[in-house]
Amino acid sequence: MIAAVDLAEKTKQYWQDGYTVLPGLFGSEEVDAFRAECERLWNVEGLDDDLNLRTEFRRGPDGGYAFDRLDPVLDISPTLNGAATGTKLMGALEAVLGGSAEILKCKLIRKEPGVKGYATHQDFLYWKWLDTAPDLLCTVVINLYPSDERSGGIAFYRGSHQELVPGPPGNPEGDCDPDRLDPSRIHVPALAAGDVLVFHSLTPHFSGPNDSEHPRTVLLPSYCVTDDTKLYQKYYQQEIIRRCKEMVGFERYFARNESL
Ligand SMILES: O=C(O)CCC(=O)C(=O)O
Repeated sequence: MIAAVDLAEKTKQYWQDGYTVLPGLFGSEEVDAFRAECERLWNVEGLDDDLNLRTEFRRGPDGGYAFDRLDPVLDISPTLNGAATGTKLMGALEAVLGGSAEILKCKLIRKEPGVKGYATHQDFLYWKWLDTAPDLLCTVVINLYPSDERSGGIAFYRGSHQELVPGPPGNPEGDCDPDRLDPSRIHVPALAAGDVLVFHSLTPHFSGPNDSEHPRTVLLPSYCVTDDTKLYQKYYQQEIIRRCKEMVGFERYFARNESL
């Protein structure tokens, strides 16, 4: 458990840098249970079906599709639900955010060796429709294996969480243009298994490929300071409709269909 004095220091750092690390929030027994749960989830039948709306894919080392994330995941995993909504994490978050939070969404990302990373973005861009102040929204990285730059750990632009940064000239409404950000602010915190990182909804972040031998696995719950206990349901109601309308994740199905 993090000492109160430490939590005050971490809170200061969160607001100053746009993120902070809560080292060892989860102990080794808890981490073992989370890892075993990920293993179970990764082998559930039908999870890698082309039309499974909760799974997403990225390009793997051979150019093929690599199963990379489960989103949503809490409804099929009481263990991970406990990690994301248990009193230990929720208590620490209340201190850091300065108010009681509710879960907004949660995904599990397992980046296998060789699998590519994520382009620079700010989570808040995807949450504008919630009509909530960015300071009330954050994402948490629950880290299940040692993670650093080599294993495709998440990189953050330190102290760059003041506003939404426009996209590149051809797409100003899109994900923020890294050319508008100061590269000297980039930092990839090295995390141990069980460490928890909290970042502000406006903190620009990205990640590289996993060049290590182990799967870089993180549970990524997002939260909002609110008294709306139905926020999670509201979010996924909207998100699932969006995926269908924009046909997110259907590429593999169409490619296979095409080749029949
Ligand atoms: O897991 C990663 O490497 C980055 C994930 C991320 O930034 C996201 O899902 O928003």
